[in-house]
Amino acid sequence: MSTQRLQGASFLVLGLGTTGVALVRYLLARGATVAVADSRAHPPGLAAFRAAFPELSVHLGPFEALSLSPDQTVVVSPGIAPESLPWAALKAAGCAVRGELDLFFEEARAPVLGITGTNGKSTVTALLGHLLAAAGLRVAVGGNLGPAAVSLLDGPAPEVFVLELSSFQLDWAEPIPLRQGLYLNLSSDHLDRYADLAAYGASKMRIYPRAERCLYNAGDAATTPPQDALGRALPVGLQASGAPFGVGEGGLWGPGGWSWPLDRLPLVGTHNLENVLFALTAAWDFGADLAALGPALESFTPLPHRCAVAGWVQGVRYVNDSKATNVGATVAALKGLGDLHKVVLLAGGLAKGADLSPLRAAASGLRHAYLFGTDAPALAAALGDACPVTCVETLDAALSGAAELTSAGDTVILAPACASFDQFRSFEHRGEVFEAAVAERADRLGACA
Ligand code: UMA
Ligand code: ADP
Repeated sequence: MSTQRLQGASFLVLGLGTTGVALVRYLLARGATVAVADSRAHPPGLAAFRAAFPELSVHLGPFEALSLSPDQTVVVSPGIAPESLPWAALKAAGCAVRGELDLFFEEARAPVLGITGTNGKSTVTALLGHLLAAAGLRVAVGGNLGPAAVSLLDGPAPEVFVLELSSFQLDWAEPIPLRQGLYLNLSSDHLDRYADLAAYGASKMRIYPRAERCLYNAGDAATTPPQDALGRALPVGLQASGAPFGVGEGGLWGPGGWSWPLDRLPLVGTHNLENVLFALTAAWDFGADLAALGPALESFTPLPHRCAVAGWVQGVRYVNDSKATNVGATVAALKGLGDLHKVVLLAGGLAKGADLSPLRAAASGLRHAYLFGTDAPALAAALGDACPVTCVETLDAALSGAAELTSAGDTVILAPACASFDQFRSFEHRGEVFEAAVAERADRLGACA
């Protein structure tokens, strides 16, 4: 449906969260008629929504009770799983069902670079946006990272869009026309939504079919584009043969003798080197001026809650990796820390049905693991005898235990391998609670030993 045809067209937006509100604004601004539905009786943003859009009809409660009209297009928020839709009623009413990305791509007039993968999406999205802006391009950055993709269409017209794309967003969209599709990695996550890792990976593969260029991780076979896309593929990685950028003894290297020293990167850890290689490759392939890219790497401000130093207490370093909401991220964080005998891990929360077994090898040799929250027992079982383990109720108790066990030169890392929702509002809230506790201890006990 073209943008002009939105005028007077009838839409039902499912989900009253960030995407739902962005869709409502987008559709109303184009003259469409909009109704909204949320399957929860009391969705968190309801009062604010009613205040902002008092004239709109809002259905609350099970989607089965929706009254559908045949001319309505239903647009679904990404967090809504396909099985929660009343498919028989939708079919009977003849309603079209679409995702936010479908509407975005109908109107977007600049090339789109899309980034997916289990971990590193936000970092690569923000870094790539930063590199392109530093190279002089007008860039709009958003998607799963926020703001919602359709919101970007009402901002200043960019020369390029950089979108973080979750598997949930890709599930609800037709194959999308990307200038570049970047697929960073695949590891166990969201198994409360997908039947298994293969089903989750199949959703991520939806980034490739219409991508003019497919950037994949040469060290992760799950990201390899299908046979018919190999002619459009570009490998990325620390040991990727044929890749335009890499890491050697002299630091980062690239086309035409380009190089940049590693000690001038603001990001830490091997996993972040992969992220840097993806962002560099994408920026260069898009035509950004190479000379701008080194200084731009240096001026990038890392996103919070991702392997960021939260502070020092009596010579002990505290690292906030609250965004490690799955096993792959925690494994990557531990790999980057060096001697694990000097490290105490704080982990726990909701494991989302994930395969926790890779934690065992990654935690081998850790000084100690303090486990908190709902799935602490499952994490303890997965760690086995890899390291000493203590289960506690809360993050605060875990932090106190870790403080007892550490001394100057050691590291305490919050890398939960779990979602936060059993005890916190979000991963940001969890990270802020951790940072506040570290700051309080540093004030009381001093930063140095
Ligand atoms: N809802 C229902 N029925 C359901 C499920 C949800 O009615 O069965 C309602 C909820 O009551 C709520 C609304 O839908 O009112 C929330 O919709 P949503 O879950 O799609 O979330 P949004 O607020 O629209 O945010 C989404 C992304 N969230 C998810 O995909 C879960 C945000 O990514 C994203 O920033 C935003 O769109 C803008 O693009 C967050 C996320 O956690 C950060 N993403 C996952 C991740 O990164 O792992 C995929
Ligand atoms: P996403 O948006 O995919 O969740 P983020 O950049 O927000 O990615 O990082 C999420 C978590 O994954 C953080 O804990 C971060 O330290 C970790 N991480 C970042 N990049 C990678 C990577 N390439 N491989 C594994 N873990 C990573």
